[in-house]
Amino acid sequence: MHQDPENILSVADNFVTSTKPLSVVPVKTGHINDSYFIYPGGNDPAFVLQRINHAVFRDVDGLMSNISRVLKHLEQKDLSAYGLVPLRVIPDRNGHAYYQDAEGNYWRMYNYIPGSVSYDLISDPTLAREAGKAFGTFQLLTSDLNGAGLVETIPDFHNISTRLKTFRETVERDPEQRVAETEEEIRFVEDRAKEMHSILNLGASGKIPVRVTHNDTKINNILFNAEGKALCIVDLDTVMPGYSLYDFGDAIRTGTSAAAEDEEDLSKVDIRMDLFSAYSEGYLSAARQFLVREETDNLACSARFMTFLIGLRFLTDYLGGDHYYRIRFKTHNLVRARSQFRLVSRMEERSKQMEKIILQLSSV
Ligand code: GN1
Ligand code: MG
Repeated sequence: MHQDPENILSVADNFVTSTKPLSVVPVKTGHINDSYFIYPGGNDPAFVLQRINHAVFRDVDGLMSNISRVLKHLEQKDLSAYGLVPLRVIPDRNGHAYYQDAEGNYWRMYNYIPGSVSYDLISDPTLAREAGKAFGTFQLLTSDLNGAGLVETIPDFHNISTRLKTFRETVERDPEQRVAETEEEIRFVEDRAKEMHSILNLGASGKIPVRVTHNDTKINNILFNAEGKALCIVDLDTVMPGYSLYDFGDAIRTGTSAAAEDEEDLSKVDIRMDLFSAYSEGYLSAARQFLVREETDNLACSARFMTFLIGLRFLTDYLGGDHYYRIRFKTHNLVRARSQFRLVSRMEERSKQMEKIILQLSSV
């Protein structure tokens, strides 16, 4: 929940800023942390202040040391050659990467990227291509970072086996008596549960490598400039060892969707093939040079798996009583799960076409 501006400004005062924070505007996106734009006067914010959700990120020290390591690694590269702008952690007055207030809340501050915008949904293939290139470049630039030194900020984050186990336990307990109204969704999950292990199985058998991945490649985690060029990738909370397919799939889920993640009118939910082509083209332009064959071969189906996984997490949270994601109304998580599952169905219908697009792009 967002806090009142007076309190936020006094928290902001604990960070080493070049200009004094004068006003604050809450940022509406994001389901986990609370974010605020901090203005030193004038029309543009200069900083982004965030309260870290400590119930979700238990090891804040580990989390912030991951982020500092990744940002330092990126800054050593020639980011401007890729059109990218560095993100920086602003230290608190004691030189720490985060500040803890008297109530035990954890806060951190970043520089605001001037002239940047983000989108929850995109409709322009040029933006989708740029988004694909940006996430591909992120994987490329972190490919020489030793992932072994990174903390797993949320253990088993994209592990479908663990997620299914938690789901089944929650169905069994049914703490809110919500199983009866979600029988159709529960069946949807169980009908597909087995096939959804394929990324995990590819990893376990060593066919795809563990890389440093972002793990939350929502399209609104890319900052664009007014001309539609990607400037910066943000929300590095879940950067940790993972599979490239997780990042590709999760980006397709939001970056090529015709409707919002919580669209109630399911007839509007679909994957836009023009955006899928464009995203994939941009992604492969950067990632072609490091992906192994099994990764490329599974790009198309990874979109379905990640959309399923996120839908499963929304449904589990609904069944468990909505303790994880921020919700705006009682059935919000159910609405989200339904829309994600509809998107999975649409991807199933279009899977051959998606595979064909990847095949064409990867053989150029
Ligand atoms: C959460 O906080 P936000 O909105 O960037 C979640 C992601 C989900 C996403 C679904 C740490 O991301 O894994 O894909 O919601 N982040 C965490 O919209 O759980
Ligand atoms: Mg996030």
